[in-house]
Amino acid sequence: MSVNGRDAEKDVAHFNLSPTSSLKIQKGDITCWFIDGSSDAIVNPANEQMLGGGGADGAIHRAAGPELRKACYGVPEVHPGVRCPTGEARITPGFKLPASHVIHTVGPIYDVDNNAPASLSNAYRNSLRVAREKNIQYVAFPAISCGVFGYPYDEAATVAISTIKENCNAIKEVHFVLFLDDIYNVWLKKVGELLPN
Ligand code: AR6
Repeated sequence: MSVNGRDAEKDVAHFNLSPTSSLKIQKGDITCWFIDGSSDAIVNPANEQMLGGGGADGAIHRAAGPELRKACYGVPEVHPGVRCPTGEARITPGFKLPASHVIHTVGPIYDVDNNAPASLSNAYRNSLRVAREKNIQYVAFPAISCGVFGYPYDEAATVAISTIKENCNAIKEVHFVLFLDDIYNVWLKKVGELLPN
């Protein structure tokens, strides 16, 4: 596994999700993540239009190049202007990204969604389902909804880790690639509570 072109395995915290699936947590930039020689996917915390935006979404589109936006245009709208409703997931190639695929999902806007935990859980669950449908066994998530969408880190970590634990079948490795030290620390603490190894 490489991040920023170097072997970063020593900086990665490892946990067991099940006898056949593991969870790995690291700090870093998700646009640099990939697993050598494998079909892999990074998860893009997008919005319902699915045509790019700020935060990780903007970084992923910049790194993937304009072909990604063209591929997103090709995803059919389910309502006018909506390609991926909140909690659902869509997949495209990764184009210039080191990861082979991008799974686009939409987390809840914390202050607007009446059932934010269910929506956030759906975003993680459906991202893993889409990966499984494409036989992708290595998936990297950012902290969905923890930026522009305003989800409190501790609550988001509980939903993220418990949902992944329940939905990791047929996925060999689930990674979190976390940009902010604060979020990384919250995630590690929560994993200690929810995944006693
Ligand atoms: N690698 C990993 N994590 C990152 C990166 C990166 N390169 N860049 C930011 N983060 P956000 P959301 C972290 O705002 O809250 C966009 O405009 C960031 O620090 O990207 O789900 C979309 O188009 C934060 O912890 O996503 C939507 O409109 C986490 O990624 C909206 O923002 C998520 O922050 C989605 O908001």
